[in-house]
Amino acid sequence: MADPEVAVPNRRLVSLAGVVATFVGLAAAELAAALLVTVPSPLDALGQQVVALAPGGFLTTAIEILGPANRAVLLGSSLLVAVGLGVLLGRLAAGRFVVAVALVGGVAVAALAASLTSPDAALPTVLLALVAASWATLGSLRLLLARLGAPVAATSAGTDGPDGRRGGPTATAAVDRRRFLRLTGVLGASAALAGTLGRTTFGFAGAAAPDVTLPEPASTLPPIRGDLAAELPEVTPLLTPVDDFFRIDAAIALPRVDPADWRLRIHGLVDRELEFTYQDLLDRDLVEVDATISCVSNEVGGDLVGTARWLGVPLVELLDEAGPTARAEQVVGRSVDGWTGGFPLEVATDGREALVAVAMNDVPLPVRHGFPARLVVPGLYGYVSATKWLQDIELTTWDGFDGYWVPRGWSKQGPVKTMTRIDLPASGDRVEDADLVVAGVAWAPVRGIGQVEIRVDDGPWEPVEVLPPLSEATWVQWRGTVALPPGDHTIAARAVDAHGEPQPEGPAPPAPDGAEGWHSVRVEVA
Ligand SMILES: Nc1nc2c(c(=O)[nH]1)N[C@H]1C(S)=C(S)[C@@H](COP(=O)(O)O)O[C@H]1N2
Ligand SMILES: [Mo]
Repeated sequence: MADPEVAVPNRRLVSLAGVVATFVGLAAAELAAALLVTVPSPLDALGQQVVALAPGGFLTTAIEILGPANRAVLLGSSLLVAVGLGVLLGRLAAGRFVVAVALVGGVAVAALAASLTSPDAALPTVLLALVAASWATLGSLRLLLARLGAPVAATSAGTDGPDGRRGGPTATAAVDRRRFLRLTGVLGASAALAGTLGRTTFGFAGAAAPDVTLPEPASTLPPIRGDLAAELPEVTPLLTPVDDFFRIDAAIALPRVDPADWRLRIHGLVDRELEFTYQDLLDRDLVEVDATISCVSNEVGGDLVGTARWLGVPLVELLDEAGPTARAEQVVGRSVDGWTGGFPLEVATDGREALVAVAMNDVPLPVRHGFPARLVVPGLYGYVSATKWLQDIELTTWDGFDGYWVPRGWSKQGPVKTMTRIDLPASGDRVEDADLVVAGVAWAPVRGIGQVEIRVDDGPWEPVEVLPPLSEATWVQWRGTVALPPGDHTIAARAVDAHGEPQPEGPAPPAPDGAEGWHSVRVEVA
């Protein structure tokens, strides 16, 4: 039997060579994806497939629960998989290089398949990027292995100890190793640089939408006045800046939609099926609506909630034109990548200003927030209503369809629960014993907020000043003061909606229909 110990020290270098070569290839692919707009990031495309194929929607649930951290976790796992593949690649290549070529070819084909499920992938450019990536991988692998003095068997195996130094390697082997490690460093650093540039600077970071000019709205809202954040910068501003707006979706690769090809279809249980181009929407009378939207995954005190001045076409107008039949009970939004959210038709027609939105805070919808168009339904959590990259609105019965998150264990109905957040002071703050300003936001779209109260430790609930909101669909800012004796204290806040219904005390976790509970902060008074 062959002694498996023999190749051990070299195995480590060979594995390292495989890992570095894999990252060179990945970086080449990321860079290509960034420069060629019609290529999705291969890491993202692969991640998307893994999520789609994972049994029981296990990963999709993880995405919703992990919230904003999900992308980091997924990216981290993809990178781990890449390391594993790299080790395998290096070891196979050290045996027979052609086996490594086959492995790279196989991964490229899998990546091709994964990429083409992305709506923005164009075959020729994807192929180009994959050929470049495969070539970069195999080329750097060959270079690295050559530095190692060719196949494993050719080196004086057995003289090196497990740490690759003990046992007196020959002088040439030492020199080669140094040259190998230098090349490893150079290739690794280039890959890191190219990959980072690809994902950030050149990358389709999604901050801006493709170049479109917005028409003047038919009706505009007055400019924002009386924002408490101007006075107390710790307090959440009335409108959330677009760059700070939370992002939640199950799309790992952002859909990049060409507005020239895009169509919005309204169909199902309607008298007339309708279709609109992007320009058709822009040519209509657009209205502005101030509305707060929240993710159902938002924890008590969390920041998966934001307010924007949305610009768009009233959903009720489009529905009226299509003419829902008597059997229509549910409005289902479907995105270009197949995601769906559904809500009662009644909600769309009860007077709240639901929109097919094309802009937020005076800019065309950024890609991450749904360019070219999305639904915004005030008062409903995003997962049942706020379809981004909208391509299709279907009217159906209530039982006729379940949106994306419903079979994954989330409630079919998703009204936003009344919630209050303390922005100031922050938990853990050390404060003076003088009068302490406590301030924050509270929301209960579309019911509106009636009153906000705060409490110190087990003391009585005291009402605070509630500032006028932009609309019943947005949060309110509030402020109060408390005098605290020295020591540790807990300050809690809760609200009552404008119908007199108190905020649910809970506590309840986000699943299955939204968190409940009173937000509190701990402060230490000096
Ligand atoms: N196409 C698509 N639209 C989607 C989602 C999605 O995964 N895909 N997620 C929804 C969820 S769960 C939320 S909370 C909101 C968040 O919108 P935002 O990212 O613009 O803040 O988008 C909704 N629209
Ligand atoms: Mo969400």
